[in-house]
Amino acid sequence: MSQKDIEMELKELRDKLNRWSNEYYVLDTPSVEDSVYDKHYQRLLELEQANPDLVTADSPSQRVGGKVLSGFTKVNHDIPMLSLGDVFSKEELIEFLERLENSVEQKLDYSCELKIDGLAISLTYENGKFIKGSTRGNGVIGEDITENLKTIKAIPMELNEPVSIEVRGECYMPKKSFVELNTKREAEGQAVFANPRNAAAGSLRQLDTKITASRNLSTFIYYLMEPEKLGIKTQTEALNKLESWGFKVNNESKQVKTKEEIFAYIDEATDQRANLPYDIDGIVLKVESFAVQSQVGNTVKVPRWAIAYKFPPDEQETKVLDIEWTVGRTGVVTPTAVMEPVTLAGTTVARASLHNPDYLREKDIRIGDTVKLHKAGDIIPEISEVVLAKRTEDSVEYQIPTECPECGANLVHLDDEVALRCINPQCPALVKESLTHFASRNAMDIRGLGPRIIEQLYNREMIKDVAGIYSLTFEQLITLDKFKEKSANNLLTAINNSRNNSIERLIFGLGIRHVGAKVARILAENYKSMDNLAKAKSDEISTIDSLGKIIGDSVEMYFADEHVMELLDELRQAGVNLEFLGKTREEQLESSTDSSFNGLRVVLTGTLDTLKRSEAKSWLEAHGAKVTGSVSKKTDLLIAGHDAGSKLTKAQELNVRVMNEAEFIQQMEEES
Ligand code: 3BA
Repeated sequence: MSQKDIEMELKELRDKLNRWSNEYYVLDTPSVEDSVYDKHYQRLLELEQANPDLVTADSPSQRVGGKVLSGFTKVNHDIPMLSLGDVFSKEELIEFLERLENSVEQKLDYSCELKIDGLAISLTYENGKFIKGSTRGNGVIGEDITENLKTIKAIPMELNEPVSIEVRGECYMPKKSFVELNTKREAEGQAVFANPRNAAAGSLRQLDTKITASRNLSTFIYYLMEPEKLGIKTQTEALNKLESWGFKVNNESKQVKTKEEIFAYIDEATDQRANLPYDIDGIVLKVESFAVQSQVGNTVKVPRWAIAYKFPPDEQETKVLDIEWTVGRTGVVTPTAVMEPVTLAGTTVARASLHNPDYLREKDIRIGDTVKLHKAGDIIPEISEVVLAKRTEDSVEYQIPTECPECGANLVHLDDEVALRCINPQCPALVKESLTHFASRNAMDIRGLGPRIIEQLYNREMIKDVAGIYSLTFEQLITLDKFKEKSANNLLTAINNSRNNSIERLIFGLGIRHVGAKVARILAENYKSMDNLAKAKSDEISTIDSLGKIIGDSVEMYFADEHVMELLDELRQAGVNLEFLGKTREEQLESSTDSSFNGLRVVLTGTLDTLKRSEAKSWLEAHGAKVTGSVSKKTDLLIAGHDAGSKLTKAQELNVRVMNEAEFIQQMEEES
């Protein structure tokens, strides 16, 4: 191939990959399968490795991070990044607007936007190319985080037009990624983030940009500097322009003219808050006209033409009744506060994780204390503080246990971990958790073998390790609580089917430290059999793309244990497949969801009679649908209960397919 041909192929690959990535991360409308993307990406890497001088700044290969920075340099914001004034009620909001409209002696149009709870960032482009990105800092001086921002796929490296502009917006972590990140950190004994905003902040300010790349951050851009230079006259026009250049712009913003419309927007946002995939802490109102914005100007710190309406904090006081300690699969012992039940953001809450002993000590939470409870990132119940004024005289500091609540072994801190661990491999809690993990959906997927059944099987000494699952008999199962002939047979069938799983499920199911489902698949694809994997040395494993020394060491150490080798032999004798069967996890997932809802974007609205909304939502998600909060032109289906309001009207306007509850239930029954 000539140099020219290579250059051309590379350009084509970059253009394609960037377009697909933009569809996925910016527009939320993927057009190709992951596998297609991966194939093209591999080809790009191959060509770039052979021709390093042909790697360009806008190549998707430059998004993976890898630069390790020595610090962050300061950046001056030539035009300061202001903050937003805020109000906490509709009355205060009206006061603000009336004062504003009086000062210009006219009624004004506004742009209503959701107030994303993230971090303000500033992005600079020269001739359409991304050259610099920074944090807000104190508004005048921020920090250069260009290398970190390059790893965020929602930020375009090259715009659709060669403009030289500076834009500002919010960088955030989606709720789902936040929950996943914290779950992983808690299991690994690391400190958890209090909310998605802190998680985003912690992820952005990483000197190792690979960490930023792994955190799944996104952005919404809402501000274009010096719009008059481009002849842009209103905020809505600016948002449209930003979108057309390739930025991710939040599409819930709305142009309004009256107080009623503003209130309706606030009510809708309050209503939909819990359903949005990202955290918001209020709404932002901005004067539409840039001419009027300039006319009223700014105070020292805040614009006079914009205001944030902040949601009232949803916080409740309740009493701590107990602090429970549970042992997880990896041996981490986690404290949970058990409280008198209260209602928060629509659900009853009685428990909140206290994460680790440090956290508990720092907040000095004691049994009997009155505490303030809220939902972090709108989802996870969390104690914000102890109400010291209500602490009783006889209150005593809570004593952190030194022994495992399940087996009595001494608890330890490994390395510098904040977590307490039980390291007794025979600890019943640990064994039961590993059994549950082994049977779980992404591992061996043995339906019907959940924690409650495992508890009974273990307590009655019917199983002591995962190999034991395969010698369970019908006679044993039928003795379990609520087990009848049918349930016993179903479970036996599920166990039997799991013998034929490809080994990535087994590798994940064994619960090797640092080996999640994704890593398990990579190991399976590379080693093809358990025997090969068991012989692999850390040095070799570490060289595999996207694996490293930590994983390599952990795998080598795991298989060095003779008990593990005995376990593998038992599994082999039980007829469990120990080979890679060539099906990737994606393929398995795809073939397991042939539902007619697979891949659809669905919105639920109105009152459902038979189903709970949360049940409908989980069923839809389990069948491959994406359930979103609001109707847009991207929505595929609206499921409308009775008294459906504006969403139904909007769906009809946009020609979106609508289903009523009866039709939906019928479809569910057909597919279940
Ligand atoms: N719009 C935050 N500031 C915002 C441009 C102004 C502004 C925000 C906003 C000042 C959001 C203060 C930090 C800052 C850029 C300064 C929004 C949001 N508009 N939608 C009016 O969603 N959090 N924050 N950001 N310049």
